[in-house]
Amino acid sequence: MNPHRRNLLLRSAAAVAATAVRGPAFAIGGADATSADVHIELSAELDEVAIRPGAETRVWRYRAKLLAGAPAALDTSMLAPIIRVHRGQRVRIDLINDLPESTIIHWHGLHVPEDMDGHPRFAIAPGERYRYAFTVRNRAGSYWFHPHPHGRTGRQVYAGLAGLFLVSDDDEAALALPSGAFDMPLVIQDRNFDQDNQLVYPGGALAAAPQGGGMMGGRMGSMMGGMGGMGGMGGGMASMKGVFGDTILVNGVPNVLRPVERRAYRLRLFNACNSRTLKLAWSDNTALQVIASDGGLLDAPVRRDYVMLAPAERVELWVDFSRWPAGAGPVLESHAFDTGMGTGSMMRSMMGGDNTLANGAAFPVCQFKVGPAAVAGPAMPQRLTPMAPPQDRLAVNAARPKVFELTMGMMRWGINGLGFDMLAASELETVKLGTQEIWEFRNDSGAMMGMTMPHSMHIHGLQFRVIQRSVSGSHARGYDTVKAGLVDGGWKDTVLVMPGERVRVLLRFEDFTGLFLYHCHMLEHEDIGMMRNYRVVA
Ligand SMILES: [Cu+2]
Repeated sequence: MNPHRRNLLLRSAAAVAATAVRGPAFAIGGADATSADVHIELSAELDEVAIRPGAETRVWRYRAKLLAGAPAALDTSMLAPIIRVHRGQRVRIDLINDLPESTIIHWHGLHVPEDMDGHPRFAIAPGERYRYAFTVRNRAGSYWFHPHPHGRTGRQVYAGLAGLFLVSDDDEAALALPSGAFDMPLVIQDRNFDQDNQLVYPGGALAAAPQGGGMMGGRMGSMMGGMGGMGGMGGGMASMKGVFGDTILVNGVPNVLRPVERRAYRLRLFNACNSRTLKLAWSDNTALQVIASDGGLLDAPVRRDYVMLAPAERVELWVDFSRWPAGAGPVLESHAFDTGMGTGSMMRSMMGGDNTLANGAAFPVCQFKVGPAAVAGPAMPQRLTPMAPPQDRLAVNAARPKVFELTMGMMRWGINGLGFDMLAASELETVKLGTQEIWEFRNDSGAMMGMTMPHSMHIHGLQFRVIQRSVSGSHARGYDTVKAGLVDGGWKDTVLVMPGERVRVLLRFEDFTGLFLYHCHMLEHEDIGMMRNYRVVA
């Protein structure tokens, strides 16, 4: 079918008054419309949900509908839809934009062609559709999806747009890990609410129904204002530091008390906060058994007293709740750590003064309540999935890693002094298909303005390995508050880069040429331009 005709058909199928239909009709030429294993429609739309006692909260959310495939492929019991697929499956997902502004979806962590990756150049206007069609090539793991329009990602995620994309495969199945109700995703987010239970975000009300002058014409829940237009000191500060909420939500719910049976669970932890880094630990200092990172299962479980989780990172834990007595209530907490901002500086008071729960502060995340009787469950496997060590000597630039300085200038974050440019990739940012490269992220800047902070560097389109970390002496003490919680042994798509730290990662560019993003996943940093393209050439 020619692309023009297909688009006409898609448009006539849309209930909305689409002004155009976008999306890669070209990409499904080979995988014909009838051949997808899973077909899901995701409508990004306005809604109101009960989050706190009292008034409902206006949110933006993905409403998901399974159009084809096994019922287990879609779970809509949470605010965020959960898509469950098996490696090798062909998925088709239709995004319908029923928001009052442009949007696009990025499949975080998935290895997909450039036009399936949700680059902001593919953002669709209100009323439009985008069809995703790709084969799931990733290993089993806890991936997720969220909006990625340029300059609006922080706001859209904050409003509630996110979902999980959980991949299974045969290697994972052979391990017989806890499944069903014992395989528990926990999506951690922080939000600020006003007295009417509405979300507060710099620049004004988020989720008001379009009325009068559109969404910006709604109630002003502004704490600082100006961020939308990037004007004004307040908006600039919000963009510089990120947005931190004082209410912690787990799967969209505050103050969770989660009943569990006295047996083994697989907990999938997602840091879906806009900018907050977490330092996760059990309240009674029980060690964490980590079995997976961003890109799936580790070689073998590793033990940590706490685990650092930067924005967009994931870990999976093996938790045996039978270690606690019946009726006990272990609490998953985030512990205090040093963000490198220093204390008492004017910058710190300016940047921390507007919220009660600063980045690096301690708080409870989720309380569990252990059931009465021990229940038989599986024992933790000693080996998970075999993983070859990173072959960094095979990198084409093994002798001279590419350097990416995380920089700040003119109240904007950047990378090597550059902001985002929609279609540009420099020579440094051009890589050859089929090669491996070493990239080094350096978080040395910002000190001039007292603006040192952790960043969370995400690379689209692939999974990488962390091969080396070093930290400058002046930041060693702060680093001591996080270093025992890093989990670098597995596949990663996002990596915490602490103040004064240099992190080397090994990337392999496979299968797809094209233009992909890399950026800080503190979404306010990303939106202000701490994002660049890299281009894979044949
Ligand atoms: Cu950042």
